[in-house]
Amino acid sequence: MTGNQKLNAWINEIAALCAPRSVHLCDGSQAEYDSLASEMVKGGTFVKLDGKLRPNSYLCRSDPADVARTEDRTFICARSQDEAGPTNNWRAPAEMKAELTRVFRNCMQGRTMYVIPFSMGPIGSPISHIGIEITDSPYVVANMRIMTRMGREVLDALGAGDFVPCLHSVGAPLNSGQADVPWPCNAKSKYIVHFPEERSIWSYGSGYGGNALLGKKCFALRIASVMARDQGWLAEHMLILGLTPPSGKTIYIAAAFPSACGKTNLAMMNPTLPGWKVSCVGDDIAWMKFGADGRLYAINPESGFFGVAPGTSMQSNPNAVKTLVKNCIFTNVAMTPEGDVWWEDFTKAPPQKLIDWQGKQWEASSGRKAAHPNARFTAPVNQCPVVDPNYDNPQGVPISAILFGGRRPSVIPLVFEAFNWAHGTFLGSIQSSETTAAQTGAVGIVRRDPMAMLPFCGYNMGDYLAHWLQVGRETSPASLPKIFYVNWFRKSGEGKWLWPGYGENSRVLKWIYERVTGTGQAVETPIGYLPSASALDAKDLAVSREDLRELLRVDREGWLKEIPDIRSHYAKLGDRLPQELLDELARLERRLAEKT
Ligand code: GTP
Ligand code: SPV
Ligand code: MN
Repeated sequence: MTGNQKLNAWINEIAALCAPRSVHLCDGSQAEYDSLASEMVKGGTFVKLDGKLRPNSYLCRSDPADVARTEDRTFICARSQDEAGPTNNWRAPAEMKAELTRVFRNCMQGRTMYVIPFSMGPIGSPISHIGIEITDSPYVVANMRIMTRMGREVLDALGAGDFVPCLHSVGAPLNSGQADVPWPCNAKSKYIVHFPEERSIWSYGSGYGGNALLGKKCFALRIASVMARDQGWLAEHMLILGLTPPSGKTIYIAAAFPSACGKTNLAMMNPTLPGWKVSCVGDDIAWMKFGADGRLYAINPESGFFGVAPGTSMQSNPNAVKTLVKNCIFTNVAMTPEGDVWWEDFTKAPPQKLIDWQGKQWEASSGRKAAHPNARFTAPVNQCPVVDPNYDNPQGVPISAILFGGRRPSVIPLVFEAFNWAHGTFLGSIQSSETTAAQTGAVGIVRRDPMAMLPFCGYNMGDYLAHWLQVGRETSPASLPKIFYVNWFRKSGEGKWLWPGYGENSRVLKWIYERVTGTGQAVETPIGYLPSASALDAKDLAVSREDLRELLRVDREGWLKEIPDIRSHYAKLGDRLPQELLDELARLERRLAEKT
């Protein structure tokens, strides 16, 4: 047992409820990781990859019915439905607790119950918070060891203090003598449940990603967003990067794009602009608190990347590829006969004799994908060749710019800047993107996703937007980050990308740097400030003049057509939506209608 009374009581309570075969308190050591991994290899959950090609790394194939987050089974059980708001599934907390207590009874039978102490953020940082995950999945333990600071050190830091209890079960009890399967889960019943008032999480039936690694979306976003509201800070679905010009000072930028819309890629990109450097603090989540100087300081609460594998290559994201050389877990990727990994676009042509993500022989001619579109790698942040020197700094890094963005084939320009914080909050609130394979459901449908937080906000979205406006009033305007909107995903009429993206996005970052430091040229337009014709560095850029003009054009007609959609989006957010944002919308409409 531990030195924490609340924790001991909780462990006993959950052991009594879930009836595991044994209880294991995780110390976070390499020896513990290795022994869990070799047990999983024996049980068929893990395949050890070739020790020379991919040292200390494993491949894992999930059940085909458990490959992404399930938003329709994700619940925010706030005191009242109004507090959860119209964008969240809600159930009365007492009722849900009673239902879950039935569901969790004896659910760990025949399995080991692991207790994982973890810190979101550097241990001891004033921005960090501690959680304890109880799980019956050794896959979750192994992933949590990469994704979080985990183990004995965290228990020491916790002392008698408070923590967020995170309970997880794959929901697949074993009767005596019953053989296990490689990926236990519950095909019939899934629950990803949050109790924001008591700050606890109950997750059942899925072993995949954000459903099961509870430090990530469940704690660091849904529960933390509630803590942030109450305590005056921000918990956001944002990457954090450092940007350094050839001669000059590093600034830090945070960016919110929806799932599978380019955060990992931007966070560790190699700029094509000579002399410019990007360094990576985080690729998915940012916690930002005000420092004594009135600026927002961000930490990455995670210590690993749980990144989209397909599309990751030496061309698109060399620093990710270099991060993946060892000590990684690959989920739902394909395997080569030599015992290495592969996924779509990893190399130009697929290797011969691949085994696909479902463990079957694979031929390019089959028309099937070798890797699942939401296949993921789990990799330690400190293996990234461009990890920022301040990645582990308990004080965090000061944020100078915040970017919103998403996949929009038309209308939204490559980049523009908000007039001020409130206008930037408005832009975040109307953020939109085509859906991707990161969540179950149809792909390619445009949905409005405020601040990329639609699936991750732990309370009423109207209150969340009001909180953003409030944060903007907490400090002087000059201390606030400038807000920008970017769109790497414009397409031509023929469906080709208009913008090359990836490392070329550094041209956009350069303009943002110049705007932040006061030298960047911009023109005022109805939607915000756009780079003036010569302000975006297009030297040696393989984009035609016409395409560039299109990328930086204010499509008045297109924007005017957006207005009714924005209005109905706002109507769906309910009566807690701040009037200030409706006023911003009215002003946008008026500016668009004005003759120039
Ligand atoms: P989550 O981990 O789900 O939150 O995703 P993410 O936002 O980190 O997305 P990621 O960087 O993994 O990118 C997802 C997909 O977008 C990959 O297939 C990338 O190849 C693609 N992508 C990223 N950046 C760009 C870009 O600048 N242009 C284009 N066309 N595609 C991009
Ligand atoms: C996302 O979907 O935004 C992810 C992957 O980062 S998951 O951890 O599964 O939520
Ligand atoms: Mn994400």
